[in-house]
Amino acid sequence: MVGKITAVRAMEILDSRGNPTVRVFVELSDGTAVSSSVPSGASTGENEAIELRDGDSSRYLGKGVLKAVANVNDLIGPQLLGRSADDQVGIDRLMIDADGTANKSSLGANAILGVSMAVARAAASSLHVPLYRYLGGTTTRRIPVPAMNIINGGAHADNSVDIQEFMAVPLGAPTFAEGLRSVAETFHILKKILKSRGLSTGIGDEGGFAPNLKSNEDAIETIIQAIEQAGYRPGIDIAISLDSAASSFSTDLTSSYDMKRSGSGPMKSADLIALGEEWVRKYPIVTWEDPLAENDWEGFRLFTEKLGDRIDVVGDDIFVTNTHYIERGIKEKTANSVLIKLNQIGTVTESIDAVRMCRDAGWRYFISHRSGETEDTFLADFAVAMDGGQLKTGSASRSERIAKYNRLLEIEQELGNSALYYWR
Ligand code: 2PG
Ligand code: MG
Repeated sequence: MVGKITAVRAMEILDSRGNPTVRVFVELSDGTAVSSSVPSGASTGENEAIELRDGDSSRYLGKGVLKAVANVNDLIGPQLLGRSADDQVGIDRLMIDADGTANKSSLGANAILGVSMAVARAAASSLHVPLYRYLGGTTTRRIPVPAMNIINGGAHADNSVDIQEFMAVPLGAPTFAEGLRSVAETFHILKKILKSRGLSTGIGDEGGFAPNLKSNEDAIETIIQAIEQAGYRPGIDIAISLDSAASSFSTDLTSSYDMKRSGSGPMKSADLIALGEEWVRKYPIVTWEDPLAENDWEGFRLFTEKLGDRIDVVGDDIFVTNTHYIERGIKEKTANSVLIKLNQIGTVTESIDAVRMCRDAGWRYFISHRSGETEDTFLADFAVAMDGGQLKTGSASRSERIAKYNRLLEIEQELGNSALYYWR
């Protein structure tokens, strides 16, 4: 028997950028007491569910979340008392209805998601099963391949790089632990290379280095050098994944771009597609997220037409984990994969709906953190539960990122011989 909800309360805490976010505590009739904390993005899609901020400039430059906290304490919590904690779908639906808006702007996606995640964790804890098994079922046993973000640019760093994320993907490793080791070693070698070139080894929001490189290509070439010097084969042991987050350097979110930081200058969709073709030919790139801006559906489609049979073309800001946009993408062949972020849509149930839609269409999906994170490791269990095989959770630095990696190491150890780890 799963316990019934006896208390739901929230508080304001800080995320990894020092901005306020919501932590929700849930207690059950059987004594279970858990909490969960909500992440926050910087390069957000305009159709994401709304993160409710107070707008009171006397606190945290207007970024306080006391309204969202009050919504949990006064509006959501009382409606959940007495409900069984394993009624995830019912509880999520109740919150969606109570909010009543298409983008959760009334109660706030940060309020709703905090409750949704804490309820899932409470049910798992009440049943004495790990969260990944509660969410994924009894045969859940696949550990995702991490895309470790080792160079940060764009909205996540103040440097000369337009592309937001350069990731190392350990696709040739036999286990998650070995894969993690290989990309962590690459990260350390990369630091040495940057130092030897007199470049900064300071880090960006997701823990990757944020040097002023000569160009976006320089970032890729330096990573390839680091992979080799670490003793691995680029493209075989470790491949490269990119997140352009192209909305952040688009001037109209539709077809015009300006790669100002690196000095590459103004571009149209066709130029970015040509650049994509050149880089995929030259470099061991396996995954490319948001190569075009969130309203550049046609550019996205053409990019996928050209490169979709060779790499994963992943939609993040364009789909915002929302089945409404994913459905259109599947129909129009806009991409072939989706980035899944719980707080883009705002409930555990709807995130799983997005995953299900991808599976049904034969699309791949990548579970992802946000650039503003907390020490909560919910994401690691969620990624294992979704059996998607890939996870973005930052670099080999910053504890809010490492916490997720460490949780995955724990899960792999717990599963022992049953654990699966493979790229495709
Ligand atoms: C992204 C994310 C996470 P943010 O664009 O994929 O890496 O960044 O959380 O800032 O949207
Ligand atoms: Mg992205």
